[in-house]
Amino acid sequence: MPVSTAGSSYIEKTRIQNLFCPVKEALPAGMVKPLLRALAGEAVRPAPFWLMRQAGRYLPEYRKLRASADSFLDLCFSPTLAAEITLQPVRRFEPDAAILFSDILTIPYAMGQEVRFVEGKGPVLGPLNPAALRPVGNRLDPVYETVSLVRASLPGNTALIGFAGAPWTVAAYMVEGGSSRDWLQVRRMAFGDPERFAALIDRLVDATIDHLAAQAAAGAEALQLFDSWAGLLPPSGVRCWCLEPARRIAAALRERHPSVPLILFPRGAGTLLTEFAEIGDCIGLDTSADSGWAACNIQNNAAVQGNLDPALLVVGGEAMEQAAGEILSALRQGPHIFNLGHGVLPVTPPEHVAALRRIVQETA
Ligand code: 1CP
Repeated sequence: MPVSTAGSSYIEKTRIQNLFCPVKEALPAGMVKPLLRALAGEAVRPAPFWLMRQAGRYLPEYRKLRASADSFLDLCFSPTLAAEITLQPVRRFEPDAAILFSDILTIPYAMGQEVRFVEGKGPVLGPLNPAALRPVGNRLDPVYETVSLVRASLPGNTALIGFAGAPWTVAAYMVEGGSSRDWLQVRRMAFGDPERFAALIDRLVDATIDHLAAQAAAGAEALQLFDSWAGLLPPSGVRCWCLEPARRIAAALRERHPSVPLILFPRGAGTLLTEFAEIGDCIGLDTSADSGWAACNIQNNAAVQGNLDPALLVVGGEAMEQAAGEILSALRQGPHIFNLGHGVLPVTPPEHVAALRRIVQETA
């Protein structure tokens, strides 16, 4: 057993003993992992590969563990189980990165807002009372324990990515109380009561900096900021509520962990991605972004990550192969990390992921 399970329950330990097993040998000393080379600006070929939501419901082994846990948040706060889930797709597909299994809503939870995940519905949050929000304290420590467990058991050429939700996207869930059809409440607050909204964003900026820095300290080698709902805002709103917070987060992290690169994923930001590329080491393209445009407008400033439509991964076969080939070819002159334009969908056949991994591996 390659990791310490100090602090875990006996039942969890015995369950985990059957689950942990390292996948590949370490890289020779001095060789930098392919994902980190791409994040440093190198046009690495074959392109490094990982997928957003690569752990999760499309994997039978995840569903099995999920069924044995009382709640989704229990999984997120159980270091041995969360580490195991992080490693599941690594064993199957040998991607170039593992992404920590956790959720962006652990921050509001740690700040004292009620957060539950309801089967078939997604996240449900209690009423937001900004005055009652408390400092995060040590409530996210189990997440950092997960990071160090994963780091200790990863194969040598696989990098570990930590993450957080961007303040705008996390605030959206906090204000709406969950997912929403029109996200009107959060926009109403941002446009109608900008001072009160700015105070919430400021608190989230500080908590996000601490959360990402602690993941880096525990062993995360790259960090991703998910701004899944940036596209709800007009350009001035994106600059105010997404770009400026990202700038503050990037500056603080550069000071605390200068060697840990930052990937920004402001979904739906369109041509404003060029402004995000001034801040981040890498820009995650969503499905709608044109890879040819990104080659001309982003790769000169930052690495690019993305952006196969997750529905093409569900379809598989020639349609997937052709679309993946077009993305690889458009971005091949500069630093590119192959990924989806959003997360893996629960209905995705795992064998399509294996096929996609092979396609990317074989495209030099
Ligand atoms: O088993 C289950 O029912 C829970 C499904 C699930 C999973 C597997 C949720 C609930 N979160 C996660 C893990 C998760 N979430 C990861 C793990 C690492 C990975 O494999 O990628 C990450 C990075 C996230 C990030 C996350 N959570 C985002 C940003 C990325 C995105 O998808 O846009 C968002 C918006 C969330 C909120 C959330 N958590 C879970 C759900 C179903 C949602 C989305 C709800 C919605 O659509 O509004």
